[in-house]
Amino acid sequence: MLRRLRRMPLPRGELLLGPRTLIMGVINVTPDSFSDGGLFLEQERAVAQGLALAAEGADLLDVGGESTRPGAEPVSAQVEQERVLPVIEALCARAQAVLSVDTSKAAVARAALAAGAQVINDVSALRGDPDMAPLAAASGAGLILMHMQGDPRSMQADPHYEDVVAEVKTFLAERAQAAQAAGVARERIILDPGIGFGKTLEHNLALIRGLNELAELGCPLLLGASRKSFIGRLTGRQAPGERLWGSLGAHVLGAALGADIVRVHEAAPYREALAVSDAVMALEARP
Ligand code: HH2
Repeated sequence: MLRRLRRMPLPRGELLLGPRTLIMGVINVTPDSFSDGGLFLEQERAVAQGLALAAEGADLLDVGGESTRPGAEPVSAQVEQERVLPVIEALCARAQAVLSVDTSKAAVARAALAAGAQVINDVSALRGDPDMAPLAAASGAGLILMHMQGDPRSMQADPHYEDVVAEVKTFLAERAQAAQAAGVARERIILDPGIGFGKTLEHNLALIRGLNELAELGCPLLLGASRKSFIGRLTGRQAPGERLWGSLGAHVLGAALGADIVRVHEAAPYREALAVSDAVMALEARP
């Protein structure tokens, strides 16, 4: 599927979306993230990780201070801010990448935008905090709206859908409408099926396979499958840190099927793999 070129205006610049798949590097400033909890809780290590990801070719850096893994305990806005703000400030000054903040709390997002972030990654899709939609509208930030069934504490208990692709598509269309009704420009909205958020292995596979249907919504799509447990189930890799090869398979295919941005824990392997798959997908289809 050939992705058309579009410019997403941001508070200080723009994102160029199109045939080149963008890479969003993950920085978890948390003690308990599922694949790298505790590794980057120290600010200096988190900043070093962000600089390394940007140097390897990450276009965006997504900084989060609260884990959303299944069963994770929520943290306060103050703790989240103490974790992410110094990292965002340092990376804005030093990294050649657009900073994004992974939060569902408006207070955290507001402080992160003031510190230099330009994108809000809200896994609750504006359902977590009533102040988030007006903030997103007034700030001119990019806004990622993700699908989740349930909440992180309970979402993997018994996920159920009649038709997962159709239901996720309806949900994302409705959340994009809600964002626009609150004043968020459509051109700043990115949609995400939320791989692993209230989904079984089969649901995750169906959603990757169905990305071209989600692309019909007309917004750029983000795919975040990196190191998630369904990759471990398919490859036999227990340790999340050993799931790179399987994750590459998911994202290369996802990009070919319509994902504009991949949210991943490494950058260099994706830059090279996507350089090849993007070049193939940029060819005119044979008549
Ligand atoms: N996945 C995670 C966190 N945030 N945001 C979006 N938009 N899409 C995703 O798929 C997504 C996300 C989970 O991954 P990670 O950040 O590595 O783990 P944790 O939530 O445990 O910190």
